Amino acid sequence: VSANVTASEAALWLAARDNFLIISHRRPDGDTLGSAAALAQGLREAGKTAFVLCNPEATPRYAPYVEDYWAPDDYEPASIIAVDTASVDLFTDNAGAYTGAVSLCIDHHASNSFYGGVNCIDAARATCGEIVFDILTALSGSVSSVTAERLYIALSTDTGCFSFGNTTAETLFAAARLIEYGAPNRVLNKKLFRTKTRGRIKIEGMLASGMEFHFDGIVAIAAITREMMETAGACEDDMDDIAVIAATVEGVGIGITIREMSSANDCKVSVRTMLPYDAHAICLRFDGGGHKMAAGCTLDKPIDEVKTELLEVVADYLKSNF
Ligand SMILES: [Mn+2]
Repeated sequence: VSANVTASEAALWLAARDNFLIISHRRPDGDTLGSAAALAQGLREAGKTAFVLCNPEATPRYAPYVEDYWAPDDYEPASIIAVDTASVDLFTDNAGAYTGAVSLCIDHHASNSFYGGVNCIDAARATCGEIVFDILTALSGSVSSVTAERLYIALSTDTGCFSFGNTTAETLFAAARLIEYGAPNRVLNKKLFRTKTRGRIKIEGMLASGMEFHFDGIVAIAAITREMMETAGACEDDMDDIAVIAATVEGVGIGITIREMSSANDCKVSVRTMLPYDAHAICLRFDGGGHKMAAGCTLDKPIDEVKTELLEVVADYLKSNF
């Protein structure tokens, strides 16, 4: 295991090298793609050659901000950098050749396995973008508006537009500086947080009208069938974070969302809780798990049976714990 370096040390490391290839993680979010694009842009502004390895799972939501940096097929990098990626298991398939070759790992996950030759990990940061920002300002003294825009995407998306519990004063100071550097915060906030596709708004409407409340309103349960998605014209990209909705209802402590996936006997359950309710404890009973406030499990049963079983388990959980 290699020792951790500070952002300034990582900047010195970058200054001494060239021809970088930046890797983002599987099922890419705004933090990994924003960090990757910002790092490529910032390194180019510092006179370096830098590309991002094409992430085939990048969705239309973030692709426009990163695809200009995709590496050409014949690119031969000298240094591999991974961003926001806790382990090489999270590499996309086309990054397989680089699992043992990461020169610099930049991340904020406490679970990071320190797989880089050099690691710049800070688990106290809400986003990887903040660490990249520190590295780039240590490298060049400032960032351009283009870099600031990508970094703002990283910071805002990983914090739910600065509303999740992970947001720190440091995150907000960094965001303020990004706005000073020209990050178009108003445009990005509207685009990323106050705009929904028609498919999304329709599926939300169907989910909301079919939602049931149980146990004095402590439990909300919602089901999404494949037929509903078809009727709504919703695609997988429209389902991002759909599980948070059930838990946003006043008085609800346990929000359960069941989704019919590839077949009628393949249901994905997402549980979101408010303390003291424990999503992980509930999902554990179905061989699933996660965190205290967000967990999931998969059941190979029709959606109605899944619902009945979940309500039985939740009844038992509430009875034995409260
Ligand atoms: Mn992240």
